[in-house]
Amino acid sequence: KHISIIGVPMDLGQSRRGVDMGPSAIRYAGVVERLEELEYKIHDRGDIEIGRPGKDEHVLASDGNLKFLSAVSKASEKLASAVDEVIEEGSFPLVFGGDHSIAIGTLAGVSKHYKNLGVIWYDAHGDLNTADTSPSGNIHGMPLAVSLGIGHPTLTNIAGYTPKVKPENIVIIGARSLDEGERVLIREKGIKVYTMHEIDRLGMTKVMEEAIDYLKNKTDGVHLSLDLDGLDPSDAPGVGTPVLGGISYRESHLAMEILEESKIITSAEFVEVNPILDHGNSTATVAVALMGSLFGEKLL
Ligand code: DIR
Ligand code: MN
Ligand code: MN
Ligand code: MN
Repeated sequence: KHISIIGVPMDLGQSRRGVDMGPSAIRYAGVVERLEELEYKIHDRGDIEIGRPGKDEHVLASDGNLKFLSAVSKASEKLASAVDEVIEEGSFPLVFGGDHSIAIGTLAGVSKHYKNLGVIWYDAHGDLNTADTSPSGNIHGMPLAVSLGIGHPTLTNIAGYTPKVKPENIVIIGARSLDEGERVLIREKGIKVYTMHEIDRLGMTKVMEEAIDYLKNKTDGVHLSLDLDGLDPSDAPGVGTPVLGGISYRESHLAMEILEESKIITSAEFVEVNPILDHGNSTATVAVALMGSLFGEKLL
């Protein structure tokens, strides 16, 4: 049982500074000790180096709505290689953000090892924007679209292939803020989404059981991409784009425990922890507690 940690101190995919300190905050919250308790061998590979962008690098795409495209692409290539290496070594890749744009690199590294990679996208948002539909130009709102092969070719072709994931292998959980273009894409591609309405109505147990049933027979690996803003801001305040009415701390633990029992998760990332916006590192602490459940922590 080996886990390899990769930190990605990336904050250029969105507008709030400080999320680049997420990997440090998560380490400070005791992740290595916590997972070692569960008899895992932990290899912390340290952080991917993120280049600081040049002065005029704000907008580099020809269509002008992809902030820091070049810096995000370079980091994604590096992250993809690191994740690829970890899987080659037979270890479980556990990636710490950084903003959610890093999922472009994570999925690029993971997906080449699976014919039918499944993705669980635990998030208040769909992250299905493109330069054409994004209200912000922030790449952290685009990684799921990019992984479907939709978006700027520099991003969709990270690690030299596209797409990384098929629409029928994706489940979004916790959605409560979607842009118009994202709604169109979800309908057009038939992407499975459990919004807060379904979570309230069915309960988290049923949602997770359905999600696992949906993915289990058609995928050969499942990546968990967990944006801390999927949780309610009262439980995870240290995020750049909080949205009221989110998944609770308890429900999130339950979700991780059900995933652990299912044994379907083959890689994971925890993103958008911003210690500058946080209250006493509570969001990183929640992230580490959820990792505890995901990797099999039991009270008795
Ligand atoms: C918004 C916010 N949909 C955007 N996205 C966020 O900028 O594209 N994703 N915060 O996690
Ligand atoms: Mn490989
Ligand atoms: Mn996100
Ligand atoms: Mn989000």
